[in-house]
Amino acid sequence: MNQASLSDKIRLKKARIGVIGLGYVGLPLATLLAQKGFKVTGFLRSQKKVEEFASLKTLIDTVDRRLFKKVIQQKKLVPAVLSPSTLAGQDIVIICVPTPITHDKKPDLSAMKSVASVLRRLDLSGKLVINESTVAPGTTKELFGNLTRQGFLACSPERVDPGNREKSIETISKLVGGRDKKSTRLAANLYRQIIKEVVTVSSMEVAEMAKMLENTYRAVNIALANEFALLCEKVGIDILEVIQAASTKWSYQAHFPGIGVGGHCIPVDPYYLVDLANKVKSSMTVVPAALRRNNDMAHVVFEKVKSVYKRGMTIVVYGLTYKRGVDDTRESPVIAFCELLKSASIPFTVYDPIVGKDFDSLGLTRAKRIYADIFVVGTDHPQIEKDQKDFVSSKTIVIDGRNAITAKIGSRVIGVGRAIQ
Ligand code: SAJ
Repeated sequence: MNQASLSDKIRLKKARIGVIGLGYVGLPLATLLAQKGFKVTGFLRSQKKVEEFASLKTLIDTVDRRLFKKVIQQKKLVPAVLSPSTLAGQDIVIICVPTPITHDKKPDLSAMKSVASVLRRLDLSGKLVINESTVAPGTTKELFGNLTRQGFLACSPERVDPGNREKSIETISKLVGGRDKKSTRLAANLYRQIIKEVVTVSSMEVAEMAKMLENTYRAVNIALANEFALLCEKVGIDILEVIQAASTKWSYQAHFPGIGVGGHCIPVDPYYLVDLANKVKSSMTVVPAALRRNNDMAHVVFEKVKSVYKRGMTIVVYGLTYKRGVDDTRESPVIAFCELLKSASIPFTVYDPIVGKDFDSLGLTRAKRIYADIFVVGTDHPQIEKDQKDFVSSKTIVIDGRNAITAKIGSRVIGVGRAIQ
């Protein structure tokens, strides 16, 4: 198929679209494409996942469940196991697979490479392949450039914000960069069918690097807030009041200190950048230092607990997930914090109002609703104001790892960069 006919199919919403990976990025995208009138196939790794998906068992909180059910029931979005035969019928393929890091903080492109191995067995002439997964500049071309020589290739990094009801995939501006002008135009026209603001850039590498900058910017500024919080503790100044004051300046964007940085983006993406810098021998000092600072915050909160802990005291850790309001524990700093308690043989139990499954697999004990001697805020879930009443008595020492407690509770509140006596 040539560009003109693919362009017409996109304009008429007749293009058949395959979305590979139906996680927190792929699922809302596939649902929105189907809702807007495209015929979408969602590709999963196994038949078991296909059956789970078809039975609407999805747990992904970034998708509108009502819409999801509708497009499934109308068969506008159908699941299939990823294979050359099931993928062959698609005009457009959008890659939304995880790009995590290994235990030694190196990029893990295994999921991307397995997609490339499937695409390699297809004739991609005239087809458009778009990579949404977060990778270092040059990766999209390296993995898919040769495979798509007779077709079109673009990169449009995902910008989904899990747990944020205000920003839906439809309202978050979308960057698009193609290998060539035709690829950019086709990809941009596709997204313009479903997303309000689409911004084109001159290449895939610019799009890849912009995503790296967005998330590394956030990691570095969180690290700055953490560093200021530690200094504020030493000089007796309340970091939250300082941040609030600084926020009156137009060019300052507030970031907040805490027990650490978790999730599948902010503590992960910058390591792809560090890896690239090492490969091309480009000096990088700020980013690695910021990542170390953020990773050290779990230990900072652990030291606060140790400073008040006496053998026999009961400890309840509130919140296990990487951020408020989500049920995701990936790279959660609270898990790192719990590991520190375990290694110091300090007994504790954990309460999280959202997480159901991870406790056993993480070797953690769910807390009973009892007054604790020490109550540690690991995640500032929206329910915390109500929930803390079950654990905090007038004698409880509160170690507030998220500076979530705004008024005095218990005997005292020790935060990160602040304290409420
Ligand atoms: N965190 C802080 N201090 C802050 C902000 C966050 O310690 O000031 C911690 C959070 O508790 C969490 C981690 O950092 O553990 C990540 O928080 P996040 O709000 O950045 O959450 P994410 O990972 O869901 O970030 C997403 C990202 N979206 C994409 O990568 C597409 C990120 O780029 C967005 O900037 C972010 O949402 C957002 O702005 O809400």
